[in-house]
Amino acid sequence: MGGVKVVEVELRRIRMPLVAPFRSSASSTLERDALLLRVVTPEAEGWGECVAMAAPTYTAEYVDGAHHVVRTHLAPRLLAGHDLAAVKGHPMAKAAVEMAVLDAELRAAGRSLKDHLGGVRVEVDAGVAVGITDDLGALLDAVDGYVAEGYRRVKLKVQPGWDVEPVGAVRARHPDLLLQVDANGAYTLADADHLARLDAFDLALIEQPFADDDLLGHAELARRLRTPICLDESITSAAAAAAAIALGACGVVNIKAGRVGGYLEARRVHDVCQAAGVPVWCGGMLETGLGRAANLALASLPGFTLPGDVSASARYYDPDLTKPFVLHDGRLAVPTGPGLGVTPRPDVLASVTTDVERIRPPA
Ligand code: OSB
Ligand code: MG
Repeated sequence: MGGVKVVEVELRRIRMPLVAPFRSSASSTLERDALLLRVVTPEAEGWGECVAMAAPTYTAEYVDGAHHVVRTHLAPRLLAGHDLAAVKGHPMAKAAVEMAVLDAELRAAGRSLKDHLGGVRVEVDAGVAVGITDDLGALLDAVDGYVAEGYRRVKLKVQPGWDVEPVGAVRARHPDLLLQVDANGAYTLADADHLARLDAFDLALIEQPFADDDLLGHAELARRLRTPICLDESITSAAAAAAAIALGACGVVNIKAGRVGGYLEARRVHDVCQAAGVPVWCGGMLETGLGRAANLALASLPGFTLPGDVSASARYYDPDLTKPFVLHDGRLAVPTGPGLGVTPRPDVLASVTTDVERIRPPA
């Protein structure tokens, strides 16, 4: 995205109720409070979605902070034609800016994000993430419902006190289901023997059992478990992925563009993993249809050999911000139109918007 002329940046806050509340050890979400960006160039406009959540409980970023850093530091640099790399950190804010600029550039060029990233699939297997529920009955009902809808993989959120029993109950009821768990860093190496009990359930992987900076702990756990270790929060860049793989800290990587600063860095993480023979899958951040479209493009790259947290619109929002993404035989179609291939529906956008602000270059 070099040298594109951006003449206006619109920052828009939206608030959308989730179809089902989503709880993990890292957060509890009933309503998605998100930041959208719209950039205007002389040739086109483009949309970006910032995946930062309301509170800094997944990683350090949060939506008010992302809004502030875009308004104060990123948008002025973009409008002045300067490099955003000079700003340290804030990968989710930068990823949203990059997404909007890429969308505008690709729309002007008539090229899809899928083709730009090097995607090779026309559709991708859909997975679904199921949050922590009040009781086992509610969890089993939720999983049964998603399996009946055709989801090809289920991920369960786990935390101390909600792990071996619920995972065992889901496995007993769905013996052949592709099943995995995500701990959002809720354990430590002292829990290794307890976590080894999950080996009995033939899980595809355990995601981020320990703190994001504990690569050595994950490497030790990998030696003690049969279940593959997958990293999410720890993988902040292609360089971080290379280091984690070299240390033996993970055998699988969850790729989220927001966490690594954008879709272009996400592709580089994919490339590092593919070269090392490490399978990857596309993580999710409860995105609207805008972020979902971009995630589908990413998930169409060849190294994405495991189903991701990329679910149908109906799992998250009704109505979705865009034309809804629907499951066909447990799969989602990768958009093929220019840029993201989707735009917000004006009526829905207007009804969910809580604040709009436009930034232009100084006269
Ligand atoms: O850890 O993967 C995570 C949602 C918000 C923040 C972090 C995570 C998640 C999910 C949901 O697991 C995935 C989805 O979008 O379906
Ligand atoms: Mg995760």
